[in-house]
Amino acid sequence: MSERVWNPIETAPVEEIKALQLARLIHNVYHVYNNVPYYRQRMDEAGVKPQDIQCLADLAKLPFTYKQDLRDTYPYGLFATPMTEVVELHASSGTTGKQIVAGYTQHDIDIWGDCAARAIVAAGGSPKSKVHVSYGYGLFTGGMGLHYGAQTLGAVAIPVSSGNTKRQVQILQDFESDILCCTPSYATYIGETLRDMGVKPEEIKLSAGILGAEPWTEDSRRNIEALLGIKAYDIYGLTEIIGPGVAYECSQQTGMHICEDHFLPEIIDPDTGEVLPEGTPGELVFTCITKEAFPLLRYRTRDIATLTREKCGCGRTLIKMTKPRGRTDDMLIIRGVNVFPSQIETVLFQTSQTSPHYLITVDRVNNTDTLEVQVEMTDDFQFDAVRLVEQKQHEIEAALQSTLGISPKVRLVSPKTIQRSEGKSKRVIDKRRLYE
Ligand code: DLL
Repeated sequence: MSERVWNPIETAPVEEIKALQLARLIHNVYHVYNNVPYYRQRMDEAGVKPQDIQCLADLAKLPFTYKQDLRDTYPYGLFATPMTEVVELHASSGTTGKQIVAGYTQHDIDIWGDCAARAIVAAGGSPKSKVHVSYGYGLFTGGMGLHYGAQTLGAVAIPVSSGNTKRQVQILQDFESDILCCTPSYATYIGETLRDMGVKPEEIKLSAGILGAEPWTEDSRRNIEALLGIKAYDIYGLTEIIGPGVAYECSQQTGMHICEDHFLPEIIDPDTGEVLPEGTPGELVFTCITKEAFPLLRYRTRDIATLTREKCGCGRTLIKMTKPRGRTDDMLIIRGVNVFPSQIETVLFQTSQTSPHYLITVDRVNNTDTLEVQVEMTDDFQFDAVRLVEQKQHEIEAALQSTLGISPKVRLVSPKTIQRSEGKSKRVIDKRRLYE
């Protein structure tokens, strides 16, 4: 028996989904080829024309798109519509500090709202729901994505954004929200604040959480469920594709259904680029088949996951992906914020009396991510002048905070104390064990 779904495509026969995918893929490959000179050049170089795409397997003929392509064409070089048709921009951090920028037409926003509405309905939401959105609003896609989802569904969107946690609890109590949307780490923090304030889970109306933007474990899920008295659902997405709602979890809590009527997934071998069969873990690649403004073809997400078409107990037929099991690059996700070690290095290079030797330690203390950066100072730095040490620490903390968007703890260490590497340098110690 099927549970309630938002869009009938979620339970359509697989053959119907595939037919729709093919028609949309063909259409969008022409759209991209005709409107994005960068893609036309790449496809010409690869010797593939839009008319060569005749079946879904022909997707493999198209060249991949990498994050580097987005940086090379920053900010608007991969847009496929004139700016006059773009109604919204979002962005996320890149390795060099340069953001990657995604644009949306009104039609793209409508697709986004529809995908996010599917996630809310899968979490038990309905037009009667009050959806408390504590993802950040701004260039990050978390806030607006779930906001559009709630409104598309005809539910109430409560745009609380993140921060001021006691106030979040007050709003949960007063506004009687039934669905909470935020990162799993923030859900934990809200749950602990609730407990510290002496509010019992039964005293709030929450029934579900739609939590994502960062890796989290099953243990963390059970902890959040107990703290808030809810069922916690995973949601996946990335700025480059649409934001939250690329995939979402159903009642079975065994992986996320991909909105494959909009985003074609493939799993590839990250080293050879070869397409891998269903059930094999590899790098997740997406092709946008309905988006107008920023329709990426075969985008390499760097996320490691597995796809499965096994029948799902919820009745949905959309293909499922496992929780991402790691990344093929060095991107860290700390409190939901994407951080590249190279961003930290850039800040240190701009700070006097620091050496290029540093060690990043990420941990999870009381369910909140912590970031510590040990920085090795140069010989001329006076460690015996306490005021100078504190000043320098604060200077680096402020510079890192402004570059990364999260606040780290900086510890200055004496010259030559950070271990030198004889091979690949290990600059990150991640104690969180998120992918095990
Ligand atoms: O994190 C979009 C989002 C917002 C998803 C709110 C879910 C909820 P970015 O900031 O571009 O976009 O980061 C994308 O975050 O490639 C994954 O590595 C990671 N990620 C996102 N969702 C999950 C998840 C948003 N559920 C990157 N589990 C992706 C594990 C996730 N990792």
